[in-house]
Amino acid sequence: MKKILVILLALAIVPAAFAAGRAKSHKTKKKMAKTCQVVPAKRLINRLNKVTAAGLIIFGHDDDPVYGHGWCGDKDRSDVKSVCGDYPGIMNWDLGMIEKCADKELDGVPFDRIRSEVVVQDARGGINTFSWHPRNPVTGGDAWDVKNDSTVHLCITDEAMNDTLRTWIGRAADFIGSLRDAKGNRIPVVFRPWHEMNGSWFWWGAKHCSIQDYVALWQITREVFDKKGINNVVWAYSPNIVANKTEYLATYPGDKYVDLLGADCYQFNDEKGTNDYIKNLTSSLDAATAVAKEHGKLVALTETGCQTLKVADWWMGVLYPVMVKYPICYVTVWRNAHDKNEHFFAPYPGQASAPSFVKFYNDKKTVFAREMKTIK
Ligand code: BMA
Repeated sequence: MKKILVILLALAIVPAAFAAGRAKSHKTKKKMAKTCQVVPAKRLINRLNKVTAAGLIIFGHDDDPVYGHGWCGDKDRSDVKSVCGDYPGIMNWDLGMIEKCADKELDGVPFDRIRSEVVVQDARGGINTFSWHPRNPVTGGDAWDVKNDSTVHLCITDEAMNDTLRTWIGRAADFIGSLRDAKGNRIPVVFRPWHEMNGSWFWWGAKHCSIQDYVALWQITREVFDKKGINNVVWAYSPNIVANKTEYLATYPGDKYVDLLGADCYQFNDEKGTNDYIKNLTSSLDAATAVAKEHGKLVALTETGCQTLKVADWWMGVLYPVMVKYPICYVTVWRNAHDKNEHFFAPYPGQASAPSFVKFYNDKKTVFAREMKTIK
């Protein structure tokens, strides 16, 4: 209830902010209204701005309803829901293998199932985000194949490789463009390509790609999507841990390519890693939010987590006190693998951090699926 009041308050503030612009001609206002109506991406940007204005933070989980700790492919199931009674407000999906026209993404989830879950999540008022771990177009290996340091350079400069890159991006664009609700309207999503570029574990990472080539990669990506008229994408840029704004902006493609500034930051080494995590999360969110303010962008904690959640109070004791200091609109934790016992980032029933997670769920600042309906 409290949260609903905050949202109503924010909704009351937003029109007030627009009141200053009343002098605007009728024509301009009509055009603005039309734009909001027809461009799904703009609708999602407005919605995420409302979340920030209300001081709320949406909780997200990767691959949430398609598998979890010890189960796979069930219907209407989610580890998050099993623990707190509600689905996450955000679901992340990965497009890895779409570039190869595969039926399933890299972790085995059928793309058709992703499409239907995206529709269901949208219908329940939730939001969908996409990451992409595409294979290495030069070596034929996976996203983590960094044997060839010129992969990105070749994709930019070699005609045949450039064609392949554009074809692959085109397949990602076609899938995202094909996400439609029951009325046939495109479902807006956040897309976060070429992430964690300041690390060197992906073929587009820092040691394997010049800044110039990295920016060109973004420009080509936008060009392919834009040429296809894909209008349901909110574009997210998300480096891994940074120390400051300069590091954050080192590979920034530019304001016209990006809508949302993300940060990826994980806790390692269980309890022993808590201090480092807090330090890294703080410097990364300091940088991301400062840049977001200067550039007029949204900001989010696009990937985080503490694998295996042995720190029982992690949700309320570690993550929460840091995240609430920042105007982030969402926080997403990574997947609960069904086939790797130690690889999970959200609790499941009986897991040590489940009570802390329930407190996190009940907190007035966090938003899960049910409450998303109140944020239009
Ligand atoms: C990584 C791990 C991998 C997975 C990849 C893409 O962080 O979870 O097992 O294949 O993300 O989802």
